[in-house]
Amino acid sequence: MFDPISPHEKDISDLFIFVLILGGVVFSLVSGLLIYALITGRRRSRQQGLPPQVSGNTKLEFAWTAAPAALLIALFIPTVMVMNSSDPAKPANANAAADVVIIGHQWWWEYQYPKQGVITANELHLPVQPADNSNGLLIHLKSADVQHDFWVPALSRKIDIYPDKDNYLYFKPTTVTPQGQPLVGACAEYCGAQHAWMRINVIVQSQADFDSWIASQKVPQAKTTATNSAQGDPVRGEQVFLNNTCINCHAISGTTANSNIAPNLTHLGSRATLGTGIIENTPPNLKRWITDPNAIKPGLRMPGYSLSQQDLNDLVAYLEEQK
Ligand code: HEC
Ligand SMILES: [Cu+2]
Repeated sequence: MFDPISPHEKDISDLFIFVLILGGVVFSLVSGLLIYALITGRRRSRQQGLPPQVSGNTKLEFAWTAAPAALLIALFIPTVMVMNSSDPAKPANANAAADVVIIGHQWWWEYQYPKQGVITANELHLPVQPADNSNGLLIHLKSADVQHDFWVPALSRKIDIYPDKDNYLYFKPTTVTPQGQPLVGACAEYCGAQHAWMRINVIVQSQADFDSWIASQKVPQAKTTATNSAQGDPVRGEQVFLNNTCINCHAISGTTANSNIAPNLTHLGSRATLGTGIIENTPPNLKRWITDPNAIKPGLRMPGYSLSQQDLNDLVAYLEEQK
């Protein structure tokens, strides 16, 4: 949050630094006076006994009521201003106007782009926003199960996500993230066993890069081409996928698999990591994931599969080909 990439977060960050400095001044003053009193008072009390006892000193009483009140006002006014500037009012038709729908699941994130008809998981792609007065991208947040909290410190305020309530927020990233270095965040509301591994990865792209990412996500799926069987045969792999219970939970567009209770696997091959970032997305890791996901992310809601070596090779070849 000390390195904000949006005007909304910049306001929050500036306020935080202001409060930190103000708090630092008060802390230094109080602890400085305390230490001074301890040292000089101890010396004096050895010579003169207790100091004169006063109570009901109107000037003192007034001073230590007025000073904190003034401090609180100095904190309150900028806080209210930043609450407004960092979280602009939403339009009445926020549901229809939303650019991205974010759905929290135990323990992964679903990202829908309703305007473009794209659904993905675990990597949030956003187009960079112009540094003008616009509010940015309207985000609709909800939960599929328990309460979560979406927080990417460089991007925006924290926002709770509820199963029975819709929340809205504007994201306005004005800087592109470097290749391979997404903005990171995490679920900030304890939501069960893998709460700590409910990571958020945000990739901010130039409008052109974002458009071509959207275009690639919209093409149903790369045409599977049979390769030599040692590397796995994606055509057979698709059948392995469709013939197993994977389709009870996962969707891959262009196939009959359309369940959305687990991450959408269309274009899984284009994602850098698996399980919100717990391991890199490589063929050996994907094999480990399918065989025993619980060993990687204990408690997660996916069973392990003991497939034959050939089935596993083919399945992984198929999934990794979906770029
Ligand atoms: C009972 C539902 C269920 C079944 C059946 C299931 N999965 Fe999953 N799968 C999940 C859930 C839930 C996650 C998300 C786990 C997490 O990150 O917390 C997941 C995650 C994944 C991921 C990682 C996705 C990502 O973006 O990180 C892959 C790959 C995957 N599953 C493949 C498969 C394959 C292949 C099969 C069949 C052989 C299968 N799954 C069967 C529920 C299921
Ligand atoms: Cu969570």
